[in-house]
Amino acid sequence: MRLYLVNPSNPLVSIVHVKESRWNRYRVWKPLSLMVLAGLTPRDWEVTIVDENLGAPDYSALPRPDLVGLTAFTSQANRAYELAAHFRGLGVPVVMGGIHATMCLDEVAQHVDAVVTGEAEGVWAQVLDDARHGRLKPRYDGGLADMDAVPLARHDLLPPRYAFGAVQTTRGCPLNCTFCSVTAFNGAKYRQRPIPDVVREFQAVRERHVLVVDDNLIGTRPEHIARAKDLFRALAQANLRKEWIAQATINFADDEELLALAAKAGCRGVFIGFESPTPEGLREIGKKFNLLKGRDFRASVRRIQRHGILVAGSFIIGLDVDEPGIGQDIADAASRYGVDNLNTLFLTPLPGTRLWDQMKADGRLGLDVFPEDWRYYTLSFPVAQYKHLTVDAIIAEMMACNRSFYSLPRIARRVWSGLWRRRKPLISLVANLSYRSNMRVDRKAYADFQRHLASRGPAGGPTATR
Ligand code: B12
Ligand code: SF4
Repeated sequence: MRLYLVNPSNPLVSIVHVKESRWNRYRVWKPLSLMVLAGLTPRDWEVTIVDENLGAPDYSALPRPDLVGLTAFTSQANRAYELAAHFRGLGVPVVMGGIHATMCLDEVAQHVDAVVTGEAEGVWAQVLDDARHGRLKPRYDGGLADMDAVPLARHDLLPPRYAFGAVQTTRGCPLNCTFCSVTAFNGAKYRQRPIPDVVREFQAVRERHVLVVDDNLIGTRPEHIARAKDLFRALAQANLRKEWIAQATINFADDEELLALAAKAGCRGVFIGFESPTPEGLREIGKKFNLLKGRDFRASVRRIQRHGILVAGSFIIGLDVDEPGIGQDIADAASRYGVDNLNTLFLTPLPGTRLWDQMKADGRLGLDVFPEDWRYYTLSFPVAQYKHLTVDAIIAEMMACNRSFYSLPRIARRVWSGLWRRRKPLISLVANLSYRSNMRVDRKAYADFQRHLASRGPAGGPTATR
């Protein structure tokens, strides 16, 4: 039995179409979901993983599969449906799972033979068995997996063309921020994989650099922090010679022992969601941790950096409290906090989130011709109607933000400060230049987006607020 597992591309985010920047090699990340599915697949299936972000193959030149499994974030849904139509046209059954299939089950069911909602561990064997016997059901639900059941991912199945390998150590998040799908998808309970499994996983990764995909590697409670410390000790003891980056809350900075152990285990960078430069903004999205009284973000960032760990800060633009000038405010706040990189995203109502329910109820989904418009749900386009900012205005704010934070003098200051503090200035320089060079690509993407809106006419989309 031959199985193709495909990660569909979205031309708006795929490097295939943004060759303009050679730094984009550092922006293609392994589709871990498919590597995990392959790990769950019995060895009598011949499995091929196709990551279209590396370029779509000529499918008609490949041997005909017996089953196709598609994964998709919402932004990849359109291409997933094209692929489903292609394979179903050949009589090959198609199964789709992942976040979009879970959040938009009814839509997805119209395009494929079987939809798998939730996590796959508990249900994939059944799907394969049913496919083998020609009795696929239209719907399977994996629910939340037992973390002991997460297999070793098939790190061997993808070509060595990625800058980073990928590993997952925990799932779930109790915080349920309004804009985020993680609590709805992976549950509010913070679930941890057994530490020996994680160490084995790191050992199986071929790349020297690794992205730990956990939404929050350190969790929210003292026992989660204790587990993170145990994990770091085990990774350090295994002497893996890997360097990794991860996501965490700002609480990462609050425990010197945790930071020292993380650095010893190979941590070289951390993504932190600051989300908004104002307490009103943080309250609006429910990011309670960042509201801690007396929290000094600059001191927190410095504490992390002192351990040789770079800090990338993420902010959202387009909250109801955001008024003209917010772009500059974010750039200034990020510079004040002293982060090494800034990633600013448009507030985007992703299906299944509290924000989606709210904006849908208020008639504020700007781009709402689905599935066509899903391709713009990448967080890099203003797809909603924003309270104080028209589409043109919010795009201008985003460009002002990036122009300011990634101005050459500010980059030079950051790299110099990294050099001074022995904090991997080269990585910081590459990352900063990568963002800077993408500003040109972004400008073109915004122009195309604005043309797309104009083609919808005055009644359609967020043009209504222009
Ligand atoms: C790592 C990651 C990335 C990596 C992507 C790596 C990759 N190629 O997959 C990077 C950094 C590139 C990325 C980018 C983006 N991401 Co992202 N990302 C994540 C993150 C943190 C972890 C995903 C992961 O690897 N999990 C580990 C694997 C094992 O779990 P899984 O993917 O859920 O797979 C399991 C099940 O879903 C299921 N399953 C999945 N696919 C399939 C297929 C079949 C056939 C079956 C049966 C089952 C199945 O089985 C798997 C095992 O249980 C998630 C948050 C999260 N917790 O999911 C956000 C998340 C997926 N990202 C999100 C978003 C919005 C994006 C972006 C669009 C925007 C952005 N700037 O962040 C971009 C653009 C991506 C694109 N190509 O369009 C949203 C998606 C929401 C949505 N409705 O689409 C999430 C949920 C975070 C959030 N804020 O809500 N992301
Ligand atoms: S944004 Fe981060 S902290 Fe908030 S719910 Fe999502 S994963 Fe949890």
